[in-house]
Amino acid sequence: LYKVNKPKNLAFQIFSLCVLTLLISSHTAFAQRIKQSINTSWQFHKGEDLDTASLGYWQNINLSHTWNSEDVMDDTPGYYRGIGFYKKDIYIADGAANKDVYLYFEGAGQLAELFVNGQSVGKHIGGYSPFSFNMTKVIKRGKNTVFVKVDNSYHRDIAPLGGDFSVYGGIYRDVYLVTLEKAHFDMDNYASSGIFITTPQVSAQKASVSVKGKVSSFQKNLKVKTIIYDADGRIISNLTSDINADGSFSAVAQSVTNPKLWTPENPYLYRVVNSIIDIKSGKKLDEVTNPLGFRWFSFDAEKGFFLNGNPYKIMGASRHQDYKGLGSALPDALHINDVQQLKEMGGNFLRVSHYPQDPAIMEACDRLGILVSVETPGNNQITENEAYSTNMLEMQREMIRQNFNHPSVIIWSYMNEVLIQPLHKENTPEREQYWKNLRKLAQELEDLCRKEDPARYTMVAFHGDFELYKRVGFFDIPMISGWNLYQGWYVGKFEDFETFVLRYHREYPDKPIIISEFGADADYRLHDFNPSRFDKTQEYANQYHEAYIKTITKYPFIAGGIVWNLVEFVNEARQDANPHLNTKGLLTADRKAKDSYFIYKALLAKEHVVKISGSSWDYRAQQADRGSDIVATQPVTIFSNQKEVTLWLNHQKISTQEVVERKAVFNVPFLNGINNLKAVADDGMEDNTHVNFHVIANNLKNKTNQFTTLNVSLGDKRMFMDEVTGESWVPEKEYSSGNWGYIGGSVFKDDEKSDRYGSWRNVLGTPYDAIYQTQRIGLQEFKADVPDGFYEVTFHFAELLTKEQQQKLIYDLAKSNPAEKNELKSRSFNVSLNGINIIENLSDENYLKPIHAYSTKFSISVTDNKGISIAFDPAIGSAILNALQIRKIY
Ligand code: GCB
Ligand code: CA
Repeated sequence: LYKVNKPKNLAFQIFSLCVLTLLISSHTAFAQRIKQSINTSWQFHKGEDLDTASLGYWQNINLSHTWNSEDVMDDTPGYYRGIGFYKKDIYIADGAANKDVYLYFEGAGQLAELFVNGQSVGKHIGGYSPFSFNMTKVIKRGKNTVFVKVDNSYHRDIAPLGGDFSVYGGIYRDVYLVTLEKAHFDMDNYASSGIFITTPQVSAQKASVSVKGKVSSFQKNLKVKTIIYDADGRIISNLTSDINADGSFSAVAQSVTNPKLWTPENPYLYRVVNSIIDIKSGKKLDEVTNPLGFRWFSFDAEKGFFLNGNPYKIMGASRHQDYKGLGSALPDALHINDVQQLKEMGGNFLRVSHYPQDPAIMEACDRLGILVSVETPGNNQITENEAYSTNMLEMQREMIRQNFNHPSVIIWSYMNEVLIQPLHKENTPEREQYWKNLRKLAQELEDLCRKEDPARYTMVAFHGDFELYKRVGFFDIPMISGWNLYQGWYVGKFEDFETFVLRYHREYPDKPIIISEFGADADYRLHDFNPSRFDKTQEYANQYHEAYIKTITKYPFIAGGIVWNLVEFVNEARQDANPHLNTKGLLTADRKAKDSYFIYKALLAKEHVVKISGSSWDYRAQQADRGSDIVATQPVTIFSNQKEVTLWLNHQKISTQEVVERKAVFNVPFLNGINNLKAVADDGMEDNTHVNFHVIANNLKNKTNQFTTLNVSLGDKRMFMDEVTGESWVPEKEYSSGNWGYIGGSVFKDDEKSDRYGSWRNVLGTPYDAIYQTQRIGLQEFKADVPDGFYEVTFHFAELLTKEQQQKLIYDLAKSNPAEKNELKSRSFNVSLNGINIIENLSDENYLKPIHAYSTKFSISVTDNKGISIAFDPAIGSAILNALQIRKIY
């Protein structure tokens, strides 16, 4: 039977295949646009020299590509802001004859000029918006050479003029070749879809949909078909419209009954498919699909935000577009992952800042139910001229038209902290005029938004200088005041945040408010259970977020809180514990979740949450508890939205605790080695983690907990985990007999008056800035009463500079005559190890250079119970030590 049937089957298969092929080809023969990515096999040259024939001129790359992925992170100050060239051969098939051909760029930083076969085709200004060029007139069948000149140098007429991020250069997003029939939807409207969808009427019972657009050429026999599909593919509206003489058309679906509403919980999406049909032949000439969501929203200055008639607290984050090692050149999947992570956290809002981002971001927000505000890059200041204003307005228009159909978008924004870096001297007529010019441009941007899109709100993000914005008269302009507030971080205390927003609300009771930014830097490797401002520990950031959450959730008039930032991002000029990074992210630059992420998850996520804090703090060290040599107790926080949590350590129950304000804190007696933690909530949900703990005995000669290693950061009170080596570092302590520690000296401070932690400077030549940035000054000795054996001792030094010294250094470097240079030298010292002079005259004459890491190791035989004793003997000034490692070899 089988044998008989087989040939029949095969014949049938071949037959169906033919039918299928026919069907496909009959479609493709006439139809529609072909949008094809052309990201692979480009050639790139960094620099503006045009000696293209020279050896090694071109480098093979694929898009997306930025020329700044490495130089924003290296030790050399600055990054390349200049010109780069891209080149690619593209092949135009015979089938493309008599078609229109466009090149569509999702973005290039930040000026781009396209040349095709040697002819200039167009220029685009601005690094963050898609743009497209019509190449029809300059291409030929067969091989064509595309050449793109890209420029990310500073231009005073192009935003951003400044800001806490890097202005990446290159074609860092996808590029597409678009081939179209002569009759197609408008391709010349700011690289938008050429179709604009609104819902003039929308309620849970009934909605209408208006579709407007333009067709490239008017012909009597052409009509536009508008079909609206629901998420199951059912047609809910099917309209045919005429095309007007100017190419425009409009269609209105009058009554969509019981529309499924788009909400963050259920982001129900419809699809609007527009096509151009030749009614004589029945051919479909073009087709464009747009998303559609039914929702309505409003902001109330007293009651906050409403979605579909329900009060709704906006809670979410901002996001920059870069990723560790990649700069801004991310594959779509990494963009989408970020939105996914925000969603999993329970966030319902994304501030796409400080510029429009990859289309994949906006699509993901539509799909996942994330409300969005998106803004143009008008950061910090403006240039007072026509060109700057024109460019700003053009960017705003592009942004609105390109993102018009995303149901996720509810706010158009422009200008971030634009009064923070004013031009001209204070109290001069020029400064007054500057405020006027600024206000005028803001008003123009506002008017443009309202005209382009009356259905959305507008927002400007202000920084904490209330008086200034008031004086300049900014609160009258946008519909929503966004406040970027950092009380308890850059300024003041946590409590000042509440005071500030209450004052604003008292003085401007009619103007809705969103906390458009708040956040604190945290190096995810640093920990301290008694954190302080600027120590960059996760624990301080956790306190900060908990304090802000309290106020934001307390007052309905605060429409929402938007964390700065979802992710860590690159600002090349930043220093601190993670040089070149702004570490306010809830996720690291490579998207590891910090504890603060779970604070939000426990607050916002609908699903059950139980999460052990410090989940990526896999390697820990701590001095044993007083009176013990084998147990070290640490508080462990469990974030949860359940009623109570039970914690188990190595299968032994520690206790059960009530969850208060979404957390329960347990004292955990850690032992040496792997510690198993299991947290179980009352609903049975659990979280597990393994902590590799190093308990340092108080009696270093203890036989059960034998000495292995000791890694100490001097001048430090924090713990540091090195996830690369698995080493854990402990803070310094004073020596006591049988134990280890320093004798004498004081903690480095770069400014006696400030509460800054250690030095904020990028310590060159090391990834362990946090360790080098703290220091003990003037110590006489460091002792460790280790048992006899053979040891390795590693010293870490870096000359840190006080504020005063830094100013002097800049001043000295400016002097050309070396004789005139003030001696920076403040110290020279010797070091001996168990009586042997190992380091002589350590000073800036040899290895001790300002803010350079210097590390050196020695081995030593410890006998006769003498332990390790390191003596510091200053000749000039005082001795210093930044960190020390002792390792027992045998
Ligand atoms: C701000 C800025 C943002 C910065 C942030 C910070 O207010 O709007 O661009 O990155 O502060 O972390 O300092
Ligand atoms: Ca240190």
